[in-house]
Amino acid sequence: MPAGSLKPVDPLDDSDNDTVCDSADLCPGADDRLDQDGDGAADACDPCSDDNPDDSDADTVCDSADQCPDDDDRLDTNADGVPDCSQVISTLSVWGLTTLALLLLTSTKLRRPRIDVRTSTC
Ligand SMILES: [Ca+2]
Ligand SMILES: [Ca+2]
Ligand SMILES: [Ca+2]
Ligand SMILES: [Ca+2]
Repeated sequence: MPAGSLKPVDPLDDSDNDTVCDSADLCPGADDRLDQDGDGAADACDPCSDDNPDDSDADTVCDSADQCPDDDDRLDTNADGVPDCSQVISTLSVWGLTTLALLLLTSTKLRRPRIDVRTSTC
C-alpha cells in the first residue's frame, strides 16, 4: 500500500484501525483522523491539541497556556513560579499602589483645615 492511502486491503496493515496504513501512520495506536485543532497532528500525538499553531514563540508552552506570548515563559529569575514577563507587571503594580498610597497620604495632610485662632471664642 502506498504511504497515506486509505483503508488497506490487508487489515493487518492497519493495526490501530484508523484507515491509515501502518507505514504512513503518524500516530500509532490512536486514531489519526481525530484532530480537533486542525493542525495535522492527531490529538493523541499532538503536544498542544487545542492550539494551531501549537507554540508560536517556541518556548515549549502551548499558546493557550502561554503567559508571555512573545517571551520565554521558562525565564523566572527569582524562581517564584511567575515568568519574568508577568513579574514586571506585578512589580509595576506594587510600585504603582505604593505611589498612589503615598500621594493620598500627602494630599490628606495638605488639605487638613487650619484652626483660626482669631475666631476662637474662649
Ligand atoms: Ca493511527
Ligand atoms: Ca492537532
Ligand atoms: Ca509558547
Ligand atoms: Ca511564551
